[in-house]
Order: sequence, then C-alpha cells, then structure tokens
Amino acid sequence: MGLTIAQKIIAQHLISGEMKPGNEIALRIDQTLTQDATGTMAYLEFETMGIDRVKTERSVAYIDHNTLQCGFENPDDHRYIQSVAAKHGIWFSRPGNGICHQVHLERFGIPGKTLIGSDSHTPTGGGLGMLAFGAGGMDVAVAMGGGAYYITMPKMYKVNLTGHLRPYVTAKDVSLEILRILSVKGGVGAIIEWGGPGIETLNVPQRATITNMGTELGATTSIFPSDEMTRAFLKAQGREQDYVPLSSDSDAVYDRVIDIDLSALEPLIACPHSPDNVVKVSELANVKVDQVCVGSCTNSSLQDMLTVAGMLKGRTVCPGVSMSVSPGSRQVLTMLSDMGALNDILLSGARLLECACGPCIGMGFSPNSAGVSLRTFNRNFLGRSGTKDGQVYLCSPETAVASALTGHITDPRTLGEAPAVSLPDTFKVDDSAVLAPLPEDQAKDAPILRGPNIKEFPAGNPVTDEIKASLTLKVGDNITTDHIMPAGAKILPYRSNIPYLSQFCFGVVDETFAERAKAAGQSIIVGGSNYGQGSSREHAALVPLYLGVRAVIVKSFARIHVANLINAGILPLTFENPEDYEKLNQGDELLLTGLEEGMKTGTVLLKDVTAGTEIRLNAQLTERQRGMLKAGGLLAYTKEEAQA
Ligand code: MIC
Ligand code: SF4
Repeated sequence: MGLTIAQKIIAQHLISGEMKPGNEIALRIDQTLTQDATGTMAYLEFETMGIDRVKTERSVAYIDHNTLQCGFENPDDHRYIQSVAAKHGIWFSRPGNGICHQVHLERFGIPGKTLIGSDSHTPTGGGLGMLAFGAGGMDVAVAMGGGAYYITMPKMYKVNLTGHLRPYVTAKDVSLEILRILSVKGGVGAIIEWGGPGIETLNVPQRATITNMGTELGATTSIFPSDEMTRAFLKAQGREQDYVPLSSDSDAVYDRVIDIDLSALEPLIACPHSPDNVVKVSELANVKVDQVCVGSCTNSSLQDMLTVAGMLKGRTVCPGVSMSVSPGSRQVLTMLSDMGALNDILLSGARLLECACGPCIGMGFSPNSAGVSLRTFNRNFLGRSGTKDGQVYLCSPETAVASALTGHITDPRTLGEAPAVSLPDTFKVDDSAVLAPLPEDQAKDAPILRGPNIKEFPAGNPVTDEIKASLTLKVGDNITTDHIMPAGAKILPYRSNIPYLSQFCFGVVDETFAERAKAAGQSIIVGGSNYGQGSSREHAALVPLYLGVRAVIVKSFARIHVANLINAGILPLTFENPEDYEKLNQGDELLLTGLEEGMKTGTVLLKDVTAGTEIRLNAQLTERQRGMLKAGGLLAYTKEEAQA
C-alpha cells in the first residue's frame, strides 16, 4: 500500500508508536516557532527544564502579536524573549519583521521537515510541504529541549482540486468552500492533503492561505506536495537549496476524498460568528459595511497586497468605511514600496498598520458598536475583534476591497476586469531583523532580562483517586479558546501574568465565572462538542487551573486544547452517552471516584451529589497521559521521568 505525503514525513520522523489512526505516536521535531503572546510562557517552561541549548535544527522566536506596547509589559516580555533566545540558541525575529507564519514561510520553512509552533496556524508551513502543527507552549518547550511531540495518528483526507480559479475567485474562497463542506469540526482527527491537477495553478502563498485555514476545520494539519511551484518560491527567496520534491504514492489510501472544481467556485464569505457560516458573497449584496481589514497570517502575502493595491489604484475608500491594511512581513512591505504599489494603498485612504497580527487578535482597530467588519482573517469568533457586538465577516482581499470601495458587501466580479498581478522572480531578501543566537561560549554568561509582568505560572495538581468539585460553568457546543481565555488589547499584554488574566476567564460567556470558581475552590466545567476549538493558547488551560478547575467534561474536545489540559494536569473526560449532558446543572456538587482504576479502564463514574444521579464518562488516555495527570502535568512528569 502506498503512502500519503504526511505518512511519509511521519515515517521519517517516527520515534515511537504505530502509524495506525487513533494510536499515539511520537515525532522528532526539526523546527519550532513561537510568537510573543504564547512565547513568554513557553520560554519560562523551557527554562525550568534546565537545558542550555535548543536541540532542534532551527528554532525561531517571533514578536508579532503583542506589539502595541501600551505599557512596560510588552516591551519587558519582548526583552525577556530576546535574551532567552540569544542565550539558548534560538533565532529572534524582531517586532515589525512580520507575522510568524508569513516570515517562517518566506525565510525558514523547508519541505519534508517537521515544525511545531505555539500558535494554531503553524500548519501554514504545509503550503510548502512541511508537516507543521500548532501546539501548546509546553509541547514546544519540550521539542526545543529535544523531546518528542506526541499526537494521535490522524486519518488521511484528500481534497482533489480540478480546474482553475476564475478572476476574482481566490485561495481564500477555496478555504471557505472546504469550511462550508466540512464545518469547524469536520477536520478533527485528520490531516488534509491537497492534490489533483488544480494545485498546479496555485503558488505557495495561495497554498499557504489554504493550509493556514485548515486550522479552522479542526484538522491536525494540512499539506501540499512540494513541486515546481515550491521550487520557484524557494528560488525566489534565494533558498533553492532547501527544495526537495515530495508527493504521495499513486496508490496511497485516503479515509475520505473531497472533490472541488476550482472553475465552479464563486466568491464566498463567512458570516458572524463562525468561520464555517459560509454563504456566497452575492447573497449579501445589501449589507452595509463599516470597516474593512486586510491582513493576518491568512492573507498578507505580496500577492494579496499587490492585488489590494491594484484594485485600490486610482480609487478611494467609501467615506462610510474605515479600512486597514497590514502587510504580513517587512519583506512584503518593502517590496510593495519598491514596486510603487504602496502609494496606491495610501492614496486610497486605507490606513497602513504594522506588519503584525493587529486587528486579527483585537490589538486595535476594533469595529464601531454593532459595526459590520469585513476581514481577510481566519476567525470571527464572538468578541475577538474587541467589540462584543461587532459583526465580523471573513472573506478574500478581493471581496474586502470591493466592499470597501462601495460601502456594502460586494461581489468583486461586479467591479470590471481584475488587476493583473504577477510576482517577481526574485524576492527582496534582508534578514537583518532576524537576530542570530549568541555563540555557545558567550551564551553561558549572558543574562536573562525579566520584567515585573512575569509572574509564576501555576503548578498542576496530581490527579488522585477522587475529585470532589462544583460544576461552576456549563457551556454549549463549539466553545473556542477565545471564550475561555479572551485576548485583545486590554488583556493580551498580560499573557505572562496568570493571576491577572484569571479575572477575564470565560468573560464573554459569563462575567462572574472567575469569582465563582475561586470561591468554589475546586471546580469542574461541562461543555458540548468541539470544546476548546481555535487557538493553541495554553492559557486556556493554565488560567482555569489557577482558578481551581480540576476536570472538564464535554461531548468532544478540540485537539490542541485537550493536550493543553493534560499538560496542565486537568482531567479531560467525555460523556459515554452525549445525552447525559442534559442531566448536569450548573451549581451541582459533583464527585468523581475510582479515578486510579477508571483512568486505566477508560471508564469513570461521576456522581451528581445534588441531583442524586450517576453518569458514565470516558477517560481516553494513553499511559503517558495518565502519567502526566498523576504527576500534575507535563513539567512535573518530565522531571519525574528525568529523575527515574
Ligand atoms: C489566534 O489566532 O487566536 C492566536 C492569537 O494566534 C492564537 C495564539 C494565542 O492565543 O496567542 C493561536 O491561534 O494559537
Ligand atoms: Fe496572528 Fe491572527 Fe494569525 Fe493568530 S490568526 S497568528 S492572531 S494573524
């Protein structure tokens, strides 16, 4: 039987485990990346491991999320990350150099290598044939220390593309189409390989838009073959030597095959508040638009920016619309400027923002009250923009610009001929904003610069035989980590201060949760399906841990979040019978007993002391995961293992 691309890379990096879907496998990791909002915690965790130098082929620390610097907190954290990077062998991408995924694709990604990043959109690297995963900070810390990365061996899905995109229809519309087909849970437990004759028409930045948004499907990761398009991209980046061809075997077997005819696609748009709430742009033609934002790791490549500039050239943004443009990297911005296209953007009245995540994570540029905001980003979860009643839609740069020009949601095909955009054969290569780590002999005495915003992170509690706790919060389906631990300009600067962050936990859902949980001492959260979808932020586990959450019981979990819960020593459980979800009420006193045995057999008994009922729960845990929970989390477990 032949192998898929992902199976080939997994086989080359397999440390342990059998490559059978559902089995736990351990992978050797070649590269890591962190960003600043998750990085501070990841490096604090790395420091506790006492390892002098990272063991990876390449580790890069990016500063791209927390760049507002409204006080000392961010610059202090940046200095901390810069000093850790210099000392421990990590490359440091300075603030302003760009969004981690865009810069990593341009400068460091290599086909066939494994990459994990403390950011859920790390699969962007799949656009050039990397096997790239989003992970919690602790997992990245362990990988930097040379440890394996553990995942459940995924199923293999293939999306077969035929035809070619018509004018004004884009890679983003392909992403939205697959979200329409599969939904935000449709990729859970699977790696999505993109193939078929249609991929020959897509260049690496377009492919990266597609692999980037595979995260919204809940997929473990997404990947494209490495072919002549990949070679051309690497060559343009002055890195042709990094090219290796990669393809699946002709007799590779897939668990599911989905066909998409590119020629039949139309411009699509995701409505509030979920990326899979997809309709045709033409169906929303009368919706008035207040704000338009172009950028984010999904749509900030040179190609996207040149298209935006081409469409804006000689036109002005509608007076009722406020528009922002954030290029993905310094390379993109300086090339836009060299090519004269930057002026077309500036003269249109659009506001140029820094090469950073910016509005995508609520770091400024929030919409007005109940404002309709069209964004080329990947997530439109409730409240994420910073305006709770903001109505955020996700679309392509083409649809975004067309709507900015008319003031209402507009199918770009109504605008006349699309601007012709061609990418130069050579990109402008200037890595001066990426600082090399110190040589080993100088690194030893180099200081680590810690600011007062860095507070200790909570230690996990070993899971013993019994947990008695109150059900302090019951939530529904598709709860995102933006619900659990919101971000945005007011909160994000405190990512290294768990006690401060804790007051905002679940704030968008229930403002009194944090107080209640603290008062209860020990608590259990109950949720529906796909609990914890979205970002990789381990704060969505560490903050509940700090507030006394000992277990989370749901219908199903999202991949990265359940790993983060276990890493933090919080017991993840699922209903044996999903209908039992209805039997539990917020405020009930709950008792989990026989956990020692139950964690081994996979079945645990829950007593609802208040209601006097009993419910059976699944505890699907590997031996390693049980070990982590019994030790009180990954860090404690790693220490125990090292001592043993
Ligand atoms: C996001 O898009 O939600 C983020 C902010 O990039 C997160 C990481 C974080 O919360 O710091 C992600 O996607 O993992
Ligand atoms: Fe940054 Fe947004 Fe991409 Fe997250 S999704 S990495 S916040 S640009």
